[in-house]
Amino acid sequence: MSQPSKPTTGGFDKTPGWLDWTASPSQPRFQLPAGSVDAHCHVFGPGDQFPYAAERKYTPCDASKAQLYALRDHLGFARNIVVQATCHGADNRAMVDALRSSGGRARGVATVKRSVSDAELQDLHAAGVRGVRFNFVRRLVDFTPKDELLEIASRIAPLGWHVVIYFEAVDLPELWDFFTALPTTVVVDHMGRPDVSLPVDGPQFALFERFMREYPNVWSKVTCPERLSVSGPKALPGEQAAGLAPYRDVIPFARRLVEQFPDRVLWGTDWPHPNLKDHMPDDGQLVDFIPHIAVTAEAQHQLLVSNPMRLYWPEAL
Ligand code: 0GY
Repeated sequence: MSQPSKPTTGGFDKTPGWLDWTASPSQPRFQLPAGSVDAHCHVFGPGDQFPYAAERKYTPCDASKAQLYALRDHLGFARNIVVQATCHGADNRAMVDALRSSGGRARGVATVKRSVSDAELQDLHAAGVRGVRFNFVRRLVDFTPKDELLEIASRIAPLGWHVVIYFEAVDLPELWDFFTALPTTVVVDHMGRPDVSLPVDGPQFALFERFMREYPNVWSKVTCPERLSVSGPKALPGEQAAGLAPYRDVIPFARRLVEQFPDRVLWGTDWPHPNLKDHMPDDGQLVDFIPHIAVTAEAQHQLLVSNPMRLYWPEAL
């Protein structure tokens, strides 16, 4: 495989302290099931071709479609779901260009405004977009009013699209009524970002489990151990031999969701890993995390193949 080449910036100044994605990820030991989907990843620019949005809260290094697809092949994925990143605002051109260049092997999640026309929505659909993302993480976006989001949700519902929501666990109580009013399938990014230093049986994660239990239209990405972990990427001395994984503090949370909701979980790399402060993960090591959270071949197949195919390529089933 051709390794992804080194990141560029397209003439933009990166956010100070920005960590670039790993240019030479390891070969995972875990062999992905045939047809696996990386259901959460992004493209950034390149900035000289697809400039970053004026309203962005960070300026990344470039992460092109060619680099994303080289990573896909290196890790052994068959398909990608390219999620619009906030650094591109509601300008979906880089994401759409990636979909159109994928030979039908990528679908996408867009960011749109209330002003989007029906013709634009149809064009996005033709390119392979199957969802919109609503973001409630304050460091990433200025919030869009909820009435505007509900209007967007009602317009994309007839297309068979879903809504992806991104929020922090502490904000779930306040957002509950809005989320539970959404008329579509709802996909939560990164398990609703639990504080994994709290007990998995504690009230914070119990509320998230209740959200999924009571609302069968809610799915979750069991993604981003590298973002949620306090214990970090290294197994402590002696732990690796005992079979304990990097990011081990995230395992009980992700495994709990995979076991309780096996037909409503998705997995993705989150490449190119925006806004990480402490370390940049090795994407091969992230793939090796999967068997710690989906421990049977059946659970792995649901997580990596049948669930994402049902959501993004239903016509192929
Ligand atoms: C992620 C997480 C983050 C960023 C974005 O679109 C984005 O900018 O999603 C984050 O900083 O937590 O899913 O990539």
